[in-house]
Amino acid sequence: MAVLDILEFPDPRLRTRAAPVETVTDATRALIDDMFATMYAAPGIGLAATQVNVHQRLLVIDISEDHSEPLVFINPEITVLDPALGEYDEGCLSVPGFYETVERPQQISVTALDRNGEPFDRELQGLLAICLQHEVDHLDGKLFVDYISPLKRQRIRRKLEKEQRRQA
Ligand code: QAP
Ligand code: CO
Repeated sequence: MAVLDILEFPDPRLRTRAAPVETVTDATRALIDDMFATMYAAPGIGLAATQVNVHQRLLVIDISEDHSEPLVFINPEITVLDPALGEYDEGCLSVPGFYETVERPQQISVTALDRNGEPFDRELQGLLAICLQHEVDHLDGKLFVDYISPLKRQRIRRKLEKEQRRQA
């Protein structure tokens, strides 16, 4: 298993729209294992393939404290069950050090394939519902900073660009 590099805002590759996974293979499963290793090392609670520069519709989530609930979603499709919005202070491994309040629907269902290519569906609420929507946004080239004011987004962009120049 390998810890992969994570793309950081404003990297234009984060704006790529990911393509559906045609067949779930051993290579897909190896990528999934690397994505969990990368997410747990960070540490984070969610990671989309887009963030490691792989433009396939797959993501991993684990909101447990002890890495005991790894969840895999391949080709996820979300249905909003209740349009009522809830607020959450979101962060992102691709926007390190910044947290902003975002509103999203709180009750959703999702259909997806699991790591064996088997379809499943599940209803989600709370942090899992928020996290899944945040990760599916990545697959569509979208970031949580797209939901905040342009001024705040610009401030975050400038600070991260400065940090990235320092690291280069
Ligand atoms: C997405 O985010 C998420 O800024 C997952 O310095 C977050 O795992 C969905 C992280 C909150 C819903 C609510 C962020 C780690 C991890 C940072 C993450 C950082 C180090 C973010
Ligand atoms: Co993110």
